[in-house]
Amino acid sequence: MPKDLRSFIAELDATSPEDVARVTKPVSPRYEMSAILTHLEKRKRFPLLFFKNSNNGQAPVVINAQASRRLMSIALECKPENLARAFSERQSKPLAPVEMINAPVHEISRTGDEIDLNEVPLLTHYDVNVAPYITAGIVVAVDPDTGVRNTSYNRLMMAGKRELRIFMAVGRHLWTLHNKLERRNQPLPIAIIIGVHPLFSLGAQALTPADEDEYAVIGGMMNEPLRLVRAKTVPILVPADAEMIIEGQIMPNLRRLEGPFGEFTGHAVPQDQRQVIEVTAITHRENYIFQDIHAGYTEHKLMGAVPREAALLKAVRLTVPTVTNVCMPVSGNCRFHAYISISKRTPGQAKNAICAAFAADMLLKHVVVVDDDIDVFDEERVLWAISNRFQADRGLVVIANAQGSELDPSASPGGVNAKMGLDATKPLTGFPPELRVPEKVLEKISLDDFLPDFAK
Ligand SMILES: Cc1cc2nc3c(=O)[nH]c(=O)nc-3n(C[C@H](O)[C@H](O)[C@H](O)COP(=O)(O)O)c2cc1C
Ligand SMILES: [Mn+2]
Repeated sequence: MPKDLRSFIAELDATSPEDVARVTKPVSPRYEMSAILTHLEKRKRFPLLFFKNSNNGQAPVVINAQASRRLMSIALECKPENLARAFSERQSKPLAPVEMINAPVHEISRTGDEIDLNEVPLLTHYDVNVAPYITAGIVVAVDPDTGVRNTSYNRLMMAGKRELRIFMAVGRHLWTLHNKLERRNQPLPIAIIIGVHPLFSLGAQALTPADEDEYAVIGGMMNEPLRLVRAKTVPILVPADAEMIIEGQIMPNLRRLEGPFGEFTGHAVPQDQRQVIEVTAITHRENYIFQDIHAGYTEHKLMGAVPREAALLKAVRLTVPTVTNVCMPVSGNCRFHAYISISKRTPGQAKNAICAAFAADMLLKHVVVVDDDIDVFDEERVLWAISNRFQADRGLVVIANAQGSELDPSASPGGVNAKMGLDATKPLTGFPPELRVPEKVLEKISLDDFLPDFAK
């Protein structure tokens, strides 16, 4: 059976049922699903949520399919602390896709006047949003000159039965393709892929050069060739096992209002004039599952972590071969903070690691380098290392006026911001020993022999 959203849910049901929560009562996609997720976020609970009934009888909705490192590690078949390594390994082994004649995603097909986005259970997440959004849509576009396929997540605002508005960050591959065709006054045909296995999502976010076929990267991530089928109205091959495909074109030289939208920083991005998509077809499985990624919540943040951690690990390793791990924590939106552990061999290596990290990732603002006795996934230990091992007069690196994220609310116009690196490693000569109770005594003394159950 090919890997798809359904097979992943079935796998969780079989091996990790506590990671799936099914909601059977009707819940509206307009704010109500967000309310349930808000309560869960506050409790730091992240099961895959399966809403069987959106309250007007529309398709079921899945949110949080990759909302924890645990869920991602089930998909990648590795330990949670090894996600970046497992991702890198698979990224380096792309697999060419295969083409099919018939596909589950073509069981139902609507074109022209039959298209109505109102029939799809798009979520409205926040009070600032003026319209519902597609947030788990992976946009695929083909470079008409080279045939290379590009995939990227892009937020898509519903603006009518057959119209979407899209945000494409300037300079990214999709924007560059659109820009090239716009200069020729031509539309860019696209397909929006919705409802996929977490490995598909991970592959779609890999940081790749513009001339690499991202379908092959996704195949490598899934460890099986992607099955493709010809789209109905655009010259693009689309994944046969997705839940839904929306076909359309990004119109040239046309801008309309998009936003405001609640972004990964937890802040709203204001309304602006952005590109317009004319929808030409919607195809889906007979009983399709719609997928959403709740903007600004843990799943959205965490999805940014693993591909970036993999890129960072690779970049730091070039200059510090003994780098041991990297974590981009949720507290930094999985984009702005990185904790890097190294097994330090020369006095200056922590600073080299800081330089390599900033060179590799434009979004990064704060890098903390620690020794390898500190678990980078344990923020209390990272902060403890800063309190004991860091001295600002010799351990601090500040770079002023660099390029950062346009979405950083404290950045200067255009996303110009400052970078800060902290060397929180011990000197090579070491420190006095850390506190330890003798190992033998710890082994001998068991709580069961001394304490009642309630106190343990
Ligand atoms: C859930 C999610 C939503 C995203 N939304 C957007 C978006 O609206 N616009 C954008 O430019 N990038 C967005 N991104 C980031 C891009 O998908 C990512 O940078 C991608 O690798 C860009 O690929 P490209 O350079 O091949 O176009 C999003 C990422 C995730 C995980
Ligand atoms: Mn790309």
